[in-house]
Amino acid sequence: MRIHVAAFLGALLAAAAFGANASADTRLTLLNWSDYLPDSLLSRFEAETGIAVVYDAYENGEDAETRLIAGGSGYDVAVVSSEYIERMVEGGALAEIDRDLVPGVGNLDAEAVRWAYAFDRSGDRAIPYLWGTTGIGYDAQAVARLMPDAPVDSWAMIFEPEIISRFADCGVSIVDSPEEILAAALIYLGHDGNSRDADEIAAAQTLLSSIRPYVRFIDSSQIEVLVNGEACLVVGWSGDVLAAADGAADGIDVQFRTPREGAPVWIDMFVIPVDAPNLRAAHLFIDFMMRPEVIAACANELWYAHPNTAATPLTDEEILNNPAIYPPAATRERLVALRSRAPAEKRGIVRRWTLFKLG
Ligand code: N2P
Repeated sequence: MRIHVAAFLGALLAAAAFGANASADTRLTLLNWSDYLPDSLLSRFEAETGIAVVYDAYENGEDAETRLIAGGSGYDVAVVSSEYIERMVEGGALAEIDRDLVPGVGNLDAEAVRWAYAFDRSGDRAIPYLWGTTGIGYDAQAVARLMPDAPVDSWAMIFEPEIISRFADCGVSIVDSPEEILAAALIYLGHDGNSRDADEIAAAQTLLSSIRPYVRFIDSSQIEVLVNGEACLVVGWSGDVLAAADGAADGIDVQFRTPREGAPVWIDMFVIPVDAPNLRAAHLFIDFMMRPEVIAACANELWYAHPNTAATPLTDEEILNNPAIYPPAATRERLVALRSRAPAEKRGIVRRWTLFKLG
């Protein structure tokens, strides 16, 4: 948990001035994926509003879901990925967001908003932040050395034992996200990534087990292992792999590919827990994040795509023109937006994943 000390002190002083209970009004507790919102923007929000932000970072979507569904989390705002949203809405975990208090939603691309509403059928409990895909990251030199004709734009890199095994020694890492990896395996087998068919799911799980011996890490972020050369082949999120490419030492050329068979695509969204202590701050914060210069700064720094039309002119060309961030139409057609699985089905998948992780 990170607290912005200067603003926090300011908030305490303000609280003292306004009376003993004011601190809840001058603090915003945010639950978000780790490394997923630049500090400079939090400081700016704090300076503008006098509201201190406590950023509680999570590494694992299942963990965040458990906390939010249980209630009493104390969070005012959370960033949740699309595949978790429907379950949370149905579970009654999310408050209605008052759009009159978030006029900045008008900056969002209408199509992205419709897409987001496919997860939040109520249409008023989730507001888009950033989006990306789940694909293949690799160190180009290492791959060229170990397998010059490697099919880097195919899930065969991961799901063909005779291919992935070639990279076992230089390190393979897979993102710790059971539904996304299951979807990738389903897609590679020619099935719908959202398949509910028990036989298809079982086949995908068997495929996964077959590659387990070659996987060294199963972790939430691929940035570190790519940057310091502990892995040369990963399944990861577009922006994290590109951030690694940006930060990698000389001699490590990190690339990202959205596999040609198709790949998961997701949109991360702002939500307000149903029992959020500070609704006013929550709305102010979400509206702040809709500002063109704010969301453009997020995309420029985090290498993920934003769906904010007004922010496009402020977004670096390097981001807008990168097909790994904003995929071309032909790639988009093959992307699969994952839907929430029913709680019981999800539990089964997570149980199986836990065994997979243990190896
Ligand atoms: C944070 C990336 C989170 C994206 N590093 C998950 N959908």
